[in-house]
Amino acid sequence: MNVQEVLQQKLGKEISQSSNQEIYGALLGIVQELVGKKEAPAKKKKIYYISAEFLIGKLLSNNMINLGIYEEVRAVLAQNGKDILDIEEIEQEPSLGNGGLGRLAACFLDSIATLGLSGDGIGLNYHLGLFRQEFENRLQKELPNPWIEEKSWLIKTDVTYPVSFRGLKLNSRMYDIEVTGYNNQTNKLHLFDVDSVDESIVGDGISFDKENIEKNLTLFLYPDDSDEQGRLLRIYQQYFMVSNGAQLILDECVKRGSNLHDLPEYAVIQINDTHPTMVIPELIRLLMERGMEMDEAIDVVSKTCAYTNHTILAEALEKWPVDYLKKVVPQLVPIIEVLDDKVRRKFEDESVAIIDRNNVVHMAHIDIHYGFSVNGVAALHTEILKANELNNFYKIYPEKFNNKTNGITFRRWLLYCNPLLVKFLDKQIGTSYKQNADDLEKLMEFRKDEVVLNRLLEIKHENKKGLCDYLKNTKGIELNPDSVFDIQIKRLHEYKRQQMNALYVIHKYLEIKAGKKPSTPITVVFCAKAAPAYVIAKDIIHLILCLQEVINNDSEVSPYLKVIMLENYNVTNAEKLIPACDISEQISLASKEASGTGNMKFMLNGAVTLGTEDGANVEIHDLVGDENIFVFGAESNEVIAHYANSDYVSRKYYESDPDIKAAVDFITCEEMLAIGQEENLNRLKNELLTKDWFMTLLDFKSYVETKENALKAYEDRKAWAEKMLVNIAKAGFFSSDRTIAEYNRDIWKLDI
Ligand code: 26V
Repeated sequence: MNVQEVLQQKLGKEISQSSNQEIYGALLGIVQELVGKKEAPAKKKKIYYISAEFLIGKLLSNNMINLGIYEEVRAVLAQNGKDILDIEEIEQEPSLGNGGLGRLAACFLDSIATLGLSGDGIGLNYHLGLFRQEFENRLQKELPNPWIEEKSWLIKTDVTYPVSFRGLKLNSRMYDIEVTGYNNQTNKLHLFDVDSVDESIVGDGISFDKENIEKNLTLFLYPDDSDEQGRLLRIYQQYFMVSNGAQLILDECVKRGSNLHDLPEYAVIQINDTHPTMVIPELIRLLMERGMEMDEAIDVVSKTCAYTNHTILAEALEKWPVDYLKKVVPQLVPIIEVLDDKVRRKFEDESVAIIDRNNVVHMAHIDIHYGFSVNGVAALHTEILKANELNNFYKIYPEKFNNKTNGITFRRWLLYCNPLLVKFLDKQIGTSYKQNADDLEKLMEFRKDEVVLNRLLEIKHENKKGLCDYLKNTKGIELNPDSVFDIQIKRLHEYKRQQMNALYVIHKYLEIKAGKKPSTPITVVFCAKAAPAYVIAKDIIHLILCLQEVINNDSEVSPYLKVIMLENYNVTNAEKLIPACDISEQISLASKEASGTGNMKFMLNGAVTLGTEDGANVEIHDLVGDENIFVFGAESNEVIAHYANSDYVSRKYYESDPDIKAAVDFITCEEMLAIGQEENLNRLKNELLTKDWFMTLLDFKSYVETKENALKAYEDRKAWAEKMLVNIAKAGFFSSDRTIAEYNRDIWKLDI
């Protein structure tokens, strides 16, 4: 049967007579059946990727691409008067992650299946994903973000485990989402849940009763942990995840023939940041329950677990007071005490202890002592971990440390999101790059070919027009496709420095007001969610939304400069924005962005990076060379020295540079205060002048200068197209297939 017949049979009527909802439901069913038939064969050893976040995004088209039926389905729908893009709109995005860390986990699952490795994901089935963001009075508003519908990708299983907390015992329920590789097998994402969760307890916005664990346990992704109840709930969630995961892993390994003493031959557990760290004491506890001596259990677990670090930011490294753990998971406390005791006996250095003098447990320290591998996520990040943040551990265990530079799945971030570019690449260099990303390098041969360069410019322009049409039709926003698209999309955080980009916008506005007009109009696009309790991040959103209004309503300036902050950054929006970008803003304070993965997505889609020497930007720079990237700002050593010497004083820069002063003062000028909230704008300006912890003003001048260079370079269209070409051609290194192959070669060691 061909696709048309199968679809019609499933629908029970003509495609043209069916609603988009019906077609979505039918396709979901068909794809699920196909995917289910490709179940991976059981092999002896398996990787379990355990993570509190899997930001998988919509799955219908992704799965169809990986199954190789996307084109055919699109064509059949078109023949019947249906647009696949309208069908995609029906699917709700599962936003089961905050940002890069969760998206990385999703890309990794795709690559694990694509490479034919035996491996599953383990996480939580949050009923509501990361909040939906709306703007009201130029402020962020948080709303619940449901995604589970009657027809969804979740498969309810009969698998259930008991999980005990202090004074509360729950039985879990495992749901599966099938993860199909590109032209390959299907693995699984196991998401644990409890049947008693009750969505009706959500009140105003995203508020809910944080103490009703039976009803709220898997209700939300990362509940706001600005208060004690929130933090305790986080421990409940984490323990629930790891206890289920550990029970599942032991059951599966026993079924595959393990006697548990040989567990490391059957399982490797990759701990994605510290959120799943309690899997270590929990596995030890479960092994002891099954009769193993404690010392052996510790040894077995230590040979099974590996840890990935995703940040050097101290405030993001989890530490739980022993008292909190006693309130939620008292059964783990004596085990953690033994783990600490063993460390203290071996090493005098207080800084490597697990439980510190204030009776607080450092989760990362458990992972490092009782895991066999510690990896950073980009070359610079790993070097900083070794030399600074984790130096005392590196001295003890140099052999455990290794780097695994992040990657992205090209199926979603090229094949799906940029069909025009894919069609062109297929014609120009053949299709082998789809299996072997390094083959994108074949494009280098055409770097001086005018026909190729012109085609790249045309594709970019088409993608910009496509984005403009979409924004106009869905949101009534009008952008000029002939302007330069300068895009910064990522979580809102001071270290990522959206505020520096906003100051540039002010600077440009003032220049245009003074008569200095850019040759090509500029469109600056932001899209970012701020953590609900992160006051300054929300002030930065407010600043950008006020600027948007002042600038876009100024008829003298708006033909040359437009600022737009789009609501609700998520995977689906990223897929639309990235192919339309000219300048990719990657402007974090050097040393602070562990890797970044948006930077890779933009590069792959022919945007040119404007960035600091931070995270994977350093590796992008190495690959494309000075000519094809715009680098600025203080380097990590300089930044680290400023912190060490406490000698950065932002006011000095404000007072000595009239451009900086003018830009900062504009935040609270009359026009801004006429539409903005005085409290928020004052607080933000004050923060920049008295603290500026992420050194915005230090890099501002060099940022402005380098952005001007980039805009000037954009004017030479042919030279710019060559930069685009080199970026695409060199992006192969950032395929997550390469990253996963390295994890397997160095850490997991599974048979292919
Ligand atoms: C979390 C938090 C939470 C508390 C407030 C401050 C703060 C700051 C940063 C974080 C990030 C936690 C870990 C994380 O998401 N890291 C990201 O991981 C990505 C995948 O490896 C990487 O590309 C990003 O650079 C890194 O920030």
